[in-house]
Amino acid sequence: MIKFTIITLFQEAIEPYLKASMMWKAAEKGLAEFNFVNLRDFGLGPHKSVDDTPYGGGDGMLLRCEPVFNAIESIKAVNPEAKVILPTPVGEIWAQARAREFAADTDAHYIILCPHYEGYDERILSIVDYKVSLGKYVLTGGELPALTVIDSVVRLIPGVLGGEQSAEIESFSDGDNLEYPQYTKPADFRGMKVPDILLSGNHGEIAKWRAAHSGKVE
Ligand code: 6GU
Repeated sequence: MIKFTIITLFQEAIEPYLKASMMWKAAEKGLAEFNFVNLRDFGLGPHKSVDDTPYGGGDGMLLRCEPVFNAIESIKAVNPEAKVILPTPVGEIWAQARAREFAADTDAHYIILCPHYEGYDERILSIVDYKVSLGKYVLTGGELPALTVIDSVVRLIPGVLGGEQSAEIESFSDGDNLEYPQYTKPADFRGMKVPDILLSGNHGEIAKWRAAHSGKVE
């Protein structure tokens, strides 16, 4: 079973997604487990502060080292092998190859540290195993990237998607096969017709057509 521990100040922003659809089913089936750690519980002083102003000046607040190190160490005390993932716009672009690698390690434990505010103290990187970015734009925090990483990994765990080897054949499954165009009933919707070949019953020709109309990721 693959475990995810999400360190965040905004559990309520993440939790509904994990309680729905395939993520919920994966947890129900015991194939994945999702846990939360509230970074605030490791905050400093009476206000449980987790951030402070940057040395050298400048706008914004940065996540401090102490709450983050203490939160991660509390999780690693139980599982020293757990890997730490940090969502950051300057990370490695998240890709299917990495999702496959994560999903293949069936008893892995991934700690996802969701940054917030304007950034984090650089020394936090000393306890990070993977810096992950979703792409060339900036989000307010690590919650959406955390969900993206989790979803893309969990759907690849054998047994999560329906009976039909779905993850195998679906879009992005092996990193470079994009889905071919698909249609369901009706065969003619407002004059937009399903390609004849798909109605032909000729499975050899259908397979060829699909191969010819599949995209490539990279
Ligand atoms: Cl992982 N974090 C933030 N804050 N912004 C992003 C991102 C991550 N990936 C793309 N933009």
